[in-house]
Amino acid sequence: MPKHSSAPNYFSLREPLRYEGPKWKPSNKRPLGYRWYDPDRKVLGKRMEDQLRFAVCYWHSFAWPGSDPFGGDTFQRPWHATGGDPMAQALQKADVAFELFRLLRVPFFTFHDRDIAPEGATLAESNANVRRMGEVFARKMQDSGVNLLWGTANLFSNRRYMAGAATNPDPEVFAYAAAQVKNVLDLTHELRGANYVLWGGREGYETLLNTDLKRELDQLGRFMHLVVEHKHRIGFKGTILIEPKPGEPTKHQYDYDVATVHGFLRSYRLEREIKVNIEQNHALLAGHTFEHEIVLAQALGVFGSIDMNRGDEQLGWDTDQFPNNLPQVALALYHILHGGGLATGGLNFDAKLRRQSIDPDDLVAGHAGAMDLCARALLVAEKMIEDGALAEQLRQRYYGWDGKLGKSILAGKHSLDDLAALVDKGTLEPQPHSGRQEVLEALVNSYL
Ligand code: XUL
Ligand code: CO
Repeated sequence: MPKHSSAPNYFSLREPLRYEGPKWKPSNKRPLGYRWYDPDRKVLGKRMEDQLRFAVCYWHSFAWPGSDPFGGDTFQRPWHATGGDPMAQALQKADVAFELFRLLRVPFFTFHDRDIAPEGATLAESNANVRRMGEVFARKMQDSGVNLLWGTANLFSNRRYMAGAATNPDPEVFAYAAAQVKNVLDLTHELRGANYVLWGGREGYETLLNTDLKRELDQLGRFMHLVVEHKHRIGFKGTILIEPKPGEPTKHQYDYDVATVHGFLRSYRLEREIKVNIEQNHALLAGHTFEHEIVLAQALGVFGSIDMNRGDEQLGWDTDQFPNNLPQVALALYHILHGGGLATGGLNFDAKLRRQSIDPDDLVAGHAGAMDLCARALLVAEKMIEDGALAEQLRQRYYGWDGKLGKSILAGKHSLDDLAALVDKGTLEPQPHSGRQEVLEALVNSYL
């Protein structure tokens, strides 16, 4: 592949990947295919494609050049070549993006405004560039049947946002961010996006020596209300989502984890309007498991969507790798399905190639491997749900709470005095029961 080659035939593959079955072996003629991802297969009453709702993200796959703090562009995508016309490059990037969606047969994509179109000299110019690409997307979406899972505004890369967007000490920056969000929310609505995402970006701080935390939280609350009001004004039916992350880029992010975001939403009376987009590696960086964040969000009524990636056990930063751990993803999907499935959400691969994976086809392979892994995990989750043993073990463990005493305690029928009197009568001696963790872990393995 010559350096910075042009977009047509960017990938060596021509035919979309097919479902080949679990025993399939790659060949020179068909190097990539799906062993498990069979979009039309019914899983728990829905097509596999509709259960999983996969999305390719624009930023890692088409905007990131492969740079790290020690070195620059390794991928040398043609649309990154210096000296090119930025709008022509954005078009070329879009051609390749929709070609990737076609090859993968992926139903959704996601983008930030700055991923899809160049920033202009003024906000009006930048917004116009985004809108022009929006028109290109509308046509390509119509032709391909690919839909938008969510749009979002990049409120963190430009220097003006170095001290935050909504939480900036300067109201001019707040206003600028609001204008940018309005443009992307309008576009997301026009493209019939299923959701709109707000990731905290630089909404956080490095030191309290220069930060008025209470003020910044109030600013963030105001910003979210503006977004919600605008959503209703334009009639956008999708879900507004906040994506929790504990740190990076700032030391203290205000949207640390699901519990923190939920507390924030309750404090600012937004809990009926905004849900969460949970990212696997953000959960781990917050000191939780992926399942914890999913099940907590469901319990609090704010579960929305998933950014599906993984971290690295030895590295404490956001490595955004494609998922490849079957038991981990199977348990996550088990909990997602057990709690009612994805609704407007989806599984967005907020995942990037390693910077040495420089062949264009690596982009196809990275996504295809992740989709296949998730499809396989979905079949494992289906077994867990259909068998019902995990749910039954849980039901049995809390059996007492469905009995007379448990129900009357929860119904508020007993004071502390009452309960003390009941225990004093000597009829209530608690009997410890095994938590059976090892038995349950072996049960999970039996489904794999
Ligand atoms: C950052 C991150 C973002 C959001 C969208 O860690 O996950 O890419 O998903 O802004
Ligand atoms: Co993300």
